[in-house]
Amino acid sequence: MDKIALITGITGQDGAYLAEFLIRKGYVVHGIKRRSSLLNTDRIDHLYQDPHIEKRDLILHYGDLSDSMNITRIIQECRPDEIYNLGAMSHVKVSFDIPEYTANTDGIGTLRILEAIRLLDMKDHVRIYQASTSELYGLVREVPQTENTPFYPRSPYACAKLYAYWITVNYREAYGLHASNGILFNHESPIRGETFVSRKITRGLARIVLGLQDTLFMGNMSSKRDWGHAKDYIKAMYLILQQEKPDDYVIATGVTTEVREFVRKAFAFVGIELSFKGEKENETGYVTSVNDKIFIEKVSHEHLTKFKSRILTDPNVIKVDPGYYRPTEVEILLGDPSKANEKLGWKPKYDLNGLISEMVDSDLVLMKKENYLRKGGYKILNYFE
Ligand code: NAP
Ligand code: G4F
Repeated sequence: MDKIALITGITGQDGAYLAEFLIRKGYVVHGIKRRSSLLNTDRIDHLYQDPHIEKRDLILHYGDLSDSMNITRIIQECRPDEIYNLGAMSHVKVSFDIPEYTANTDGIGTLRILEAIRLLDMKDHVRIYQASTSELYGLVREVPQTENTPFYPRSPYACAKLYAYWITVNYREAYGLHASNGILFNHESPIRGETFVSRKITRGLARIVLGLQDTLFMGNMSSKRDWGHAKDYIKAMYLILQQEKPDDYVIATGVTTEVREFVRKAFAFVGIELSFKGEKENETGYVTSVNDKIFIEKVSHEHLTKFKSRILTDPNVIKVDPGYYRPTEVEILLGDPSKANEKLGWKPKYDLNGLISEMVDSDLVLMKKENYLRKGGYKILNYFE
């Protein structure tokens, strides 16, 4: 019999990579998709099968983590061996705007899954992965952070995830569920949501060099993150559920980098050297030199000429908009993945340079397509955020 996995958040970054990974391993994957006014299956389009095919390895169900009946019915119908709870309102800044919704989805949503398993008497049949987060460490108590570092959440998102973390531990201890937390540090990819900082930078850069945008407005560039590649991190999720005993694991690279340095590295991949001057909201990132060969190779000769004339009038391509600041910030995250290294045998394949170069290349392709459409007289979207 094929193993059955249920993924909440299958239309998100991690859900899409995990679904692909599990299907390759021979799983039948069920996913929960929210109803939306536009189709929202771009990230899993390559895996999507015609619902009229009888034997499919990807089956989608309409659902929502705020609806316990719906969650319970889906679990009852598909009887999964493994549940990966990845569904969440996952944007930290947005959680300050919609705190109650975030608590309901990210906190109580986890409880709904755990209770459904108890109610359906499936505790000996199913293993649960809870998408916990390094945001739990917030105002960090120590550097680097391990499984034993105390939590100090700094946003409604992190507070909701704190509840989800502990309710997962509680159901494991109280009822013997095979339920584990992966405390994942930031992980990115070419399919990362456009408003997270990594993707915002690589998209903004691609638009700037192609003349689709003049300036990239940033928030706090002094914060530091331990960034990895989502493709590496979804493997850790799988490994966590293959362990005989449930447990909690930090998944991180062990390297931390300033947002400002991420920006600098991304621009360097297309041959643009940036320097920064000024403080806080008066800080700017300006072009100090352009390597023609790299720029032409990555972008084009035509755009090199245009970009050079643009920087003669205004070399400041990065500016700060305090509107992107958070009421409470997480200044530094750095994970110690020793336990995952030893117990799961997990090690990331990507380093930060590999991640950034893949993201930059991918967004250049995307924006070249946009530019082509624009030149042909077709409408393109701005996606201001
Ligand atoms: P993502 O791209 O934002 O995807 C989130 C997914 O959750 C989407 O499929 C979204 O559906 C779904 N969702 C949102 N609200 C829902 C609701 N009420 N009911 C059901 N589904 C809902 O996030 P990600 O980066 O893949 O992250 C996956 C999980 O890991 C999240 O729980 C996140 O909090 C956590 N995490 C992420 C990171 C990271 O660096 N990426 C690090 C640590 C933990 P729509 O497509 O319809 O919006
Ligand atoms: O990319 P971010 O929005 O990610 P953040 O807040 O670290 O959260 C992500 O990682 C968590 C794991 O630690 C996940 F749990 C969570 O779901 C999400 O995936 O911001 C990273 C840093 C922050 O310090 C932010 O203030 O970048 C800073 N930043 C500076 N300018 C910006 C911007 N962040 C965004 N989104 N947009 C900016 O313009």
